[in-house]
Amino acid sequence: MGKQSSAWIAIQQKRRWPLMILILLSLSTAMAFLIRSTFDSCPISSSNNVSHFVREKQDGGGGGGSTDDRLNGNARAPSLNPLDFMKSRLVLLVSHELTLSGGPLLLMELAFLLRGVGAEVVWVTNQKPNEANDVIHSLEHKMLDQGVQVYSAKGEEAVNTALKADLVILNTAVAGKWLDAVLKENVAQVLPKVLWWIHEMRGHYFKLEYVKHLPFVAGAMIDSHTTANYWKNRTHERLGIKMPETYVVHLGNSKELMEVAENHVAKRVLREHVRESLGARNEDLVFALINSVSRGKGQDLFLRSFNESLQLIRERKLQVPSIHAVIVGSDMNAQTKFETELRNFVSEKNIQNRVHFVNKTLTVAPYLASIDVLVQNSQARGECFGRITIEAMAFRLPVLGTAAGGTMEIVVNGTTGLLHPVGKEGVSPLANNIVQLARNVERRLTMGKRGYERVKERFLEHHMAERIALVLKEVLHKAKRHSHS
Ligand SMILES: *[C@@H]1O[C@H](CO)[C@@H](O)[C@H](O)[C@H]1NC(C)=O
Ligand SMILES: *[C@@H]1O[C@H](CO)[C@@H](O)[C@H](O)[C@H]1NC(C)=O
Ligand SMILES: *[C@@H]1O[C@H](CO)[C@@H](O)[C@H](O)[C@H]1NC(C)=O
Ligand SMILES: *[C@@H]1O[C@H](CO)[C@@H](O)[C@H](O)[C@H]1NC(C)=O
Ligand SMILES: *[C@H]1O[C@H](CO)[C@@H](O)[C@H](O)[C@H]1NC(C)=O
Repeated sequence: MGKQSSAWIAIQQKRRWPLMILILLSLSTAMAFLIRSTFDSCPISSSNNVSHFVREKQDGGGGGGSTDDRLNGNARAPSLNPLDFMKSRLVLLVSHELTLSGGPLLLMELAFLLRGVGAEVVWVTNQKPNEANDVIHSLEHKMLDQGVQVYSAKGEEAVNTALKADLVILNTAVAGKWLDAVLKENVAQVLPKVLWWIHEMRGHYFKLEYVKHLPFVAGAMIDSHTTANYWKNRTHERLGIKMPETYVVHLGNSKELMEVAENHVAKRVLREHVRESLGARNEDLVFALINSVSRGKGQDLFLRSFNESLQLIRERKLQVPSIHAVIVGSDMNAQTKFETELRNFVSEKNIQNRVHFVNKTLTVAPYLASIDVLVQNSQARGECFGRITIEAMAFRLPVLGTAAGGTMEIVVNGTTGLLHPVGKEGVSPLANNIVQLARNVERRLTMGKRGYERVKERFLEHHMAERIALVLKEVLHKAKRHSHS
C-alpha cells in the first residue's frame, strides 16, 4: 500500500525516516506537500484525512462500529482494500481549482486511493489562473506520477470522459459551474452518475448558479452532519430545491501523519527544536491555534481568553507552569488589518513574551509535536469538519474547541477535550478551560490519550476509505440502474 495513499505527505521514505531528513523536511516551508493543508477554503480545517460515514436518512448519528475490529491495526493485506471494486472503473474528478487548500488536496487524496486499486482516474481543474503557477505545475506533476490523467477542463476530452465515465465526482459547490459551461446539452445524461462532494458551509455558496443541478445528481457526500443539515435547510429555505441522497463522510488522518504522531523519537526532536525557536522551555505549557489568521477562525477571541487566563492565574496565585499561546497561520500580506489588531492587543496587554506568531505553513506536524493543547476557536457555524482537530488528537493533544460545526462531532466534551460557546460568551469559558488544563496535568494527559484512541477508532485513512467505498458503491449502482432504464 503506501504509495497510493496520500497527497499531502510526499515523503518517500517508508517506515523509518532518518531523523535528519524528517527534521529538514519539517522545517522547510518549501516542502509544501509535506504535511497537508492546514488552511482550507471550506473551512475544512486543516490537514490530513478521513472517516465516518453514515446514511443521512434513517440513521442520523454515529455510524456503525462493525468494521472497526477487523480493521484495527492489521488491515494490511491488499485484499482487504474496501475500494477494490473500483478496479478498472473510469472516474472523472472535477476540481474547482488546484491549490494547496483543503478541497483540492482532499480530492487528490481520493484520486490516489482510487489509483491504488487500479481505477482509471481523470482529473480536470475548472478554474485555472492565466499565468503559469508553480503550485499547479507541481501538483499536476504529482498526479501524472501516480498515473492520474490530467485534461483541460473545457476540451472535448473532458466531455468524452464525462460521457464514458462510470462515475463523475464534483468537488465543492463551486465546481457546479462546470456542468453547464462544459457539458452543455449533455448535462442531463451525466447527472445520474455524479457524486457531489461538498466541503463548505458559507452563505455565498447558496447560489442557483452553482447548485441548481444538485437535486438531480446521484448523491451528495458531506464532511459532517452539521454541514449536511445546514445544506438541507439552506437549499430548501433559500433556493427551494431539494438535496439528493446525502452521505456524511468524516475525514481521517493520512498514514504519513500517523507515522510522525506515533514516532516518539521524532516527536521529541521536533519538540525541542520548535520550542527553542519559539522561546518556550520544555516545562512550559503551550496552547496553539493552527488555522489561517482571520476573524472566522477566532484568533482575536482566543487571545482575549488567554489574557484572561493569565490574569486568573495571577490573581488566584495558582501554581502552574508558564503558559504560552501560539498562533500558527499568520499572513501579514493577506490579513493585515486583523493581524495588526491581534499584534496590537498583545503589546497593549504586554504579553509579547507569552504569545508567538508563526507564518502560515503546510507543515503542521512539527507544531503538533511541540505543543500541549490545541485550541480550535472557529466562530459562527464553526468548521465543516476541522481536520486539524483529528490531527492534533493523533498527537495525543486535548482540544479546547468551540461548540459548533464538525468540532462537536470530533471532540467528546469532558473526555477528549472541552467545548466552549462561540462568540464573546465563549471568552471566559475558554479562559477557564485553559486554566483547568494548566492546573491538572493528569486530566490533560488523559484527555490526550482518549483523543488518540478516538482517532484510532474512527478517524484514520482506512476508515475514510471504507465509508467512501460504501458511498461509491451505491452511486455506481444507481447510475447503472439509470442507464438501463
Ligand atoms: C433552517 O434554519 C433556520 C435558521 O437558520 C430555522 O429558523 C429553520 O427552522 C430551519 N429550517 C428547518 C427546516 O430546519
Ligand atoms: C488582560 O490583561 C490585563 C492586564 O494583564 C488586564 O488588565 C485586563 O483586564 C485583561 N483583559 C481581559 C479581557 O481579561
Ligand atoms: C513571515 O511572513 C512575512 C510576510 O508576510 C515575512 O516578512 C517574514 O519574514 C516571515 N517570517 C518568517 C519567519 O518566515
Ligand atoms: C461541556 O462540558 C462542561 C462540563 O464538563 C459543561 O459545563 C459544558 O456546558 C459542556 N459544553 C457543551 C457544549 O456541551
Ligand atoms: C486530506 O484532505 C484534506 C481536506 O482538507 C486536505 O486538506 C488535506 O490536505 C488532505 N491531506 C491531508 C493529509 O489531509
